[in-house]
Amino acid sequence: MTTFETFLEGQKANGLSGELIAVLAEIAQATRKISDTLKTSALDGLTGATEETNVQGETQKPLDILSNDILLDACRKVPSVSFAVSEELDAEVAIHAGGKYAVIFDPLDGSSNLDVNVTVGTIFSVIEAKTAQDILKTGRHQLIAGYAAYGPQTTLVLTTGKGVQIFTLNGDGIYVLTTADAKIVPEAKEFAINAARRASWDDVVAAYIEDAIDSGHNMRWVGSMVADTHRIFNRGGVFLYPADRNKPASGGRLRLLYEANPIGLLVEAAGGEAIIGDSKILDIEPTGLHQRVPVIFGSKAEVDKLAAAYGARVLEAAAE
Ligand code: AHM
Ligand code: MG
Repeated sequence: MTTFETFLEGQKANGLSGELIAVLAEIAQATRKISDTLKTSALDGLTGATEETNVQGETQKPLDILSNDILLDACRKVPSVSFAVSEELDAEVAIHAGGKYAVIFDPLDGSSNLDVNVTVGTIFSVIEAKTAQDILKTGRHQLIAGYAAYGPQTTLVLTTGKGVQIFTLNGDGIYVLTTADAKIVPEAKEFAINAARRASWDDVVAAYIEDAIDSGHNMRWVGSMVADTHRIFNRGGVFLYPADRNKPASGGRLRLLYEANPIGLLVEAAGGEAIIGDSKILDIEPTGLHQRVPVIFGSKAEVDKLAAAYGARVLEAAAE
């Protein structure tokens, strides 16, 4: 049995610094706490919404705030953490003067699914950032990225750049390696998109979905990106949250720093592809902590079809 702790020892032998290992260990511990908190949340009165809204105007749930606090506490325990950035915080929070790593997170992704008892998750990313200005860099600079999915099982999925490892939490609170070097199959006839927003899709997405339906693809949409991602890790497929073509400046629904980038690094490390259209998610130069981007990722062959269609559109526009 390989536990998360054994894996960390191996990472040390492979050259991951003791400081980064400490960051990762505390994030994993925070996900254990969030997992425990979720299990009894209805019994503990932690349901419904609060009166608070976050910087993005979304109503916060008690569990959004609690999960955010658990992760902030985890950051404070590690002297090398310089800043924390969260979906639930207006701006970056300074953690330790002289720290070196920023921890960037969506504490509870898919929280509209909380009271429905459907899988939700924590998404996280670690980058080197000694100053607040260092935080805005492309996703290629991520040193660690991962998510925890809280469903029938709690699973921790992470990459330190090369390869993706999947751990499952056992009854004793120990993460056990259940899939080493996870890969996303290159082809799979399944897509995930919120079809209620069909009128706002651009022509590339509309044509792709029409073709996919005509060629017998299946559709799945959980509404928690972590859960939809986890399905793609297990059996492939493509996830799309495109920009609204009527409001292109809005960028899309999902946030670059703590949703698209960490998932993008994981997906690429597992042999998949992650794009915003004609460019890769990991190459986007961020302009703000809560910047939104269109998101398309999953099985390489499917995402490549979409990237090629966006590329052709760019060429056509240039020729006009
Ligand atoms: P959240 O981080 O506030 O939960 O928002 C992100 C979620 C994703 O998990 C999911 O893919 C998407 O928003 C669902 O959006 P919609 O309600 O438009 O289908
Ligand atoms: Mg989210």
